[in-house]
Amino acid sequence: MPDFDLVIRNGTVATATDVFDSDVGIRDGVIVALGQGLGAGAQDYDARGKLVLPGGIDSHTHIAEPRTGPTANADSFASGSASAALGGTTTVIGFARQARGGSIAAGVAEHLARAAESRIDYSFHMILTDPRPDILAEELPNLVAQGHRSFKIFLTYEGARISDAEALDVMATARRLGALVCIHAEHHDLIMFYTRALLAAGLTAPKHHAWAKPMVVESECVHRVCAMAEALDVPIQVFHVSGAESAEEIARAQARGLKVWGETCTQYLVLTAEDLDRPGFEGAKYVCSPAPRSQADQAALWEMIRRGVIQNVTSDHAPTRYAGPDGKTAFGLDAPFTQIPNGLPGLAARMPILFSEGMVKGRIDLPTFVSLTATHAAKLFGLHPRKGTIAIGSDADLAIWDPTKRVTLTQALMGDANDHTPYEGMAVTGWPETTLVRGVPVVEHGRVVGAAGHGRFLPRGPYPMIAPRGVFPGPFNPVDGVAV
Ligand code: DUC
Ligand code: ZN
Ligand code: ZN
Repeated sequence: MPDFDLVIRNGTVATATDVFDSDVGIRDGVIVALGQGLGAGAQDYDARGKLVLPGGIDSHTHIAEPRTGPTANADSFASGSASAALGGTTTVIGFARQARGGSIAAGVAEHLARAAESRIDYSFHMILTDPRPDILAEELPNLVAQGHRSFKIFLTYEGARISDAEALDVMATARRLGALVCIHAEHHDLIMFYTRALLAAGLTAPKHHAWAKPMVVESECVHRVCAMAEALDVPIQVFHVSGAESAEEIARAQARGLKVWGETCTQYLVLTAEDLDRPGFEGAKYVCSPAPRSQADQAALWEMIRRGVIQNVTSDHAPTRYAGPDGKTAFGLDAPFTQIPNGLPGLAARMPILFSEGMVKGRIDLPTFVSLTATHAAKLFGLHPRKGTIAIGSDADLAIWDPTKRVTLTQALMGDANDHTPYEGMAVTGWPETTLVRGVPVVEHGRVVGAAGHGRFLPRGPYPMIAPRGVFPGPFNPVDGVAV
């Protein structure tokens, strides 16, 4: 009788704190032993010369989210999760959405049904588009009790955005319930002002999308949400920090002691606004919000990562095909930028790009890579230590990584249902050859072998990292209505 179902032998294990040579013994989908020369396994995997890393956690992914049309999200959970696993990711956090005027429960039930075909594990942030008093008082407590412990609010985008007053109500409710508010921070009215002026001036090309939302649009809003979080003593996660000034706002908030965390995304580390100016209509492939910025902003983000101000890197995977009636070109090859759907695909590319641009180029070390791609997200979203690390008792979610393999990124390698990748032709060093979710191979030697439906929903209970500090800027706690 073998001691283990599977032993990964002879690899170099890396966590967010340590790098060491060790076998990994797996039983019933869980890591049960670490050490050299482990006993027999029903199966062995020889990882000599390879890194054995915690499977990635991509905590910001738009998979199979319905839109009002005519454009569509290209991925199902079957294709999106295949793509994630090809890039070494074993857990995704996606978005369930409340329809305006609709209930939260309906949005969650519909998204759980879509996610049932996921090959990897998943959890959701709840997008709140209509935080009415009855929703806050009745539905949100139920939602949190069911393990949905993070909300996303948008301060821009027609159809999704809420007012500052509503954002304060959501923050106060999250504080009471022990949930984390994640924020899309851009100044809506300013974007609209720019947009009207650009259209009136006939400046409508894809590159003008970036002109409509310069950094001040983002940095002002990041400053504002940090102030709101400070006043209500509410921890927040600022999504997709795209460059220097907004990262500096996060740094200033952290220096004041606030629980404000910043996320950036692959695209802000390797793309710039110049990509929106590619010949023809190709720039449409790079339309996302916030817009990609400059090389100086990329350098600033790497520096903020080095300083620990930015602690996780996600894909913000939001795939729209380029061609076809539901694609980025749905309104024609001369459509104004306002009609190009926002978002880039990036599930499979995230970890290889970060490994290559970060680790291989010497900007970060291996534990920092692990933290940025898995461990911090696991901690911040209440999945640790089950996910995001290699430890006794953790799920055997592993990426077995060839650190020297050189790969040129192509759409075919991404394995999603999109028809292009914004990273086409980019050369990377380092590639995940095998990805395991709870001990079961989902990708083996670069081929998707995991069944649709292997993934499980991850409910998230209370956890201390997002507890409020109990510190207010004045003598009054406005959330509970009491003096402090
Ligand atoms: N920005 C978002 O906030 N969400 C999806 C796509 C995008 O570009
Ligand atoms: Zn967003
Ligand atoms: Zn997003």
